[in-house]
Amino acid sequence: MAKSKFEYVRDFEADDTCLAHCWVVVRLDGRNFHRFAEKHNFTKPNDSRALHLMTKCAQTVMEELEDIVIAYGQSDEYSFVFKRKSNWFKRRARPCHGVELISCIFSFLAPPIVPFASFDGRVVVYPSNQTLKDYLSWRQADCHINNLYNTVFWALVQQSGLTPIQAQERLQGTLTADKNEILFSEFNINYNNEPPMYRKGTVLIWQKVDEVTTKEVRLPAEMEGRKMLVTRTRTKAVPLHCDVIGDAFWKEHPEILHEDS
Ligand code: DGT
Ligand code: MG
Ligand code: MG
Ligand code: MG
Ligand code: MG
Repeated sequence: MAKSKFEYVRDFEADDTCLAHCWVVVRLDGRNFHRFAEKHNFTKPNDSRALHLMTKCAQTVMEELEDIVIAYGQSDEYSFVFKRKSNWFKRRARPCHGVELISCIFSFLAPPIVPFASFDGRVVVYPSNQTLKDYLSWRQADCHINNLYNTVFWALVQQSGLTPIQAQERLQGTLTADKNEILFSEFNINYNNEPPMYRKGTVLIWQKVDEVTTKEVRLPAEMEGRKMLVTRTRTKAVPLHCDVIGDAFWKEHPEILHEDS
């Protein structure tokens, strides 16, 4: 078919193919989630319903798009790591079809509890295992820093009756050890005993899970069926609340970063 003289404008569409054999990470983050959480009366600083719902959505994303090897979520964000060899959407980043698709899954699943959440998404490419591990460490360190701060902040506001401004002033310039000390001496809270989901965020990885179901079996000679337990092994996106900054996690799950993934 003849091309029009205007065809040349296509050249302005920059090439945005994600470099081959690199890890592609899609991160979604709730838009203006601060306001959203206020409006829907989320528990402060952590609303376990909302966090579980985010994880449910992320598990669905992983089960829909099999090219994801690991996902990490905390607060209002989730990161999805695509296999190095993934050819999903021909590795094109800019059109963001992929990001929109993931965003859509979130928005469709979320309404019963959190109507109309919207997410922005970005795509980042990491060239080596080390940079990918550092990316995930960065997000988990962010989770830790924010959660420790928020835990003390809301204890000061909700239990000691400080105004948000007073709590903010009290925490200005404090280090990790100071915050742990305030929690322990004033609120009898040992931060290390706070729920791991709040402190570490949620890691989703593929694991074999035994699913036990009941089946009715009837032998030819029998009138009535007998109920039997049947075990089926399935691979599922399983949530863990563990450390990904140290080496232990990566040694325990070498398949995540394996050459062939
Ligand atoms: P953005 O991402 O620039 O559009 O703006 P935000 O407001 O989404 O800010 P962001 O993503 O940096 O921080 C997440 C906000 O969401 C933060 O203000 C705390 C809030 N949030 C996240 N999870 C929870 C929760 O479980 N409970 C409550 N009360 N708030 C939460
Ligand atoms: Mg943000
Ligand atoms: Mg946000
Ligand atoms: Mg922000
Ligand atoms: Mg956020």
